[in-house]
Amino acid sequence: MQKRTMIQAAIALALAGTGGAALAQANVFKIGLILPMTGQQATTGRQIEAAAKLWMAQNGDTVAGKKVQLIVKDDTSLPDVTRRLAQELVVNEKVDVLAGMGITPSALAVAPIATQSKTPLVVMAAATSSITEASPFIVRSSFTLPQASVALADWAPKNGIKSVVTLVSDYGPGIDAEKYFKDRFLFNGGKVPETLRVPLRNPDFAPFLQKVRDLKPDALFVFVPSGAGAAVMKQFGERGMDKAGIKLIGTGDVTDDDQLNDMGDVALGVVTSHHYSTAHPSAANKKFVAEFQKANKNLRPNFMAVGGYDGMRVIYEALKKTGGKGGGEALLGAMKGQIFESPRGPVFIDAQTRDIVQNIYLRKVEKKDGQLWNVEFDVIKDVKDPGKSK
Ligand code: VNL
Repeated sequence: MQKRTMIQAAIALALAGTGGAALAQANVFKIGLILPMTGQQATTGRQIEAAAKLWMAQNGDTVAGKKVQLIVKDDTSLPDVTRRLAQELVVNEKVDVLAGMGITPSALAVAPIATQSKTPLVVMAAATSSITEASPFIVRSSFTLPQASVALADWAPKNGIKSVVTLVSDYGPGIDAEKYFKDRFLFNGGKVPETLRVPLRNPDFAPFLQKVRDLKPDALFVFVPSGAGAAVMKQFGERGMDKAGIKLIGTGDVTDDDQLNDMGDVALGVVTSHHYSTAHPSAANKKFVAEFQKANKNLRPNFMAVGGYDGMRVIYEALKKTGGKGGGEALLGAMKGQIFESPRGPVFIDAQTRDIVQNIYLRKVEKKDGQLWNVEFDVIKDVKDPGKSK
């Protein structure tokens, strides 16, 4: 009798050896987070990874009975690498969700993989309007450049700015920013004597700024990706553009909170439009900023961090809603239409476009307690991506 029990126990144990592994796999929910952790866009990777980890520290790693596993991969912001990593994550790791995407070319490279494998892809950074149209499995938690640019084109002519030269990084988001700023500014009676485009990789702003100085518009409108703003600001100051009476305006990417505090007084008074400022005065944001800084040696969370944090919320909520059963299509369905309060303000994921609808704020750089902040002074509520009305 005792012997039989022991054999039964041994068999049970052996079965558990195989079945247990499958069970453990079934009880894990994998998020493949692909980010630029090194190279030119490394600050974006660092911000989003920190935010995703903060979300998990605050909300636990067990959701609807599943153990959430975050797998972070560095694509060095090269789209061929992003594509290869996404393939490996889907085929070998069998991730439930893909996420991250520091720049537009990375998101576009992964879109076909999301479609073919029916894996939801949560775009947390990249911001060209058309990205969500590249796959029905893409959901975006960042923003779009048309969304951010139009507000500034309405603000500028009402504030003494009649002529603007645009200067943008020469790829998707820059071209969106240029087009949507320019069209709206012209519609509002403004003049755009020149549109300038600077390469994404290793840009030298000097010759472009010299040209702007010669053209002497009322303002220079700038879009450069997160991480590149400090270089623009420095050269703008060195060339005495501000002293020559040319104002700097742009989307909030140029006064990126990751770098703003080190930009110096040349940044004072710069007006930008964007969806997030570290200085956003809500209780939810104050809590977010305090806990982010505590966990990251006082690093300020920027708009990339908020895209990552909210992207994690969208994934967690979808997992909850589907009761842990998973399946790409069910998860995607549960991501659509989510409404919540982000540190940036109220947002929702438009079920039709899978893009985020959010407030766009006008902000001015001010010094408070010896530090530089993007201080919000106006808001346009519930802005949909204007790029989707084509
Ligand atoms: C993009 C757009 C990247 C805005 C950014 O920073 C940014 C993009 C890395 O779509 O590539 O601030």
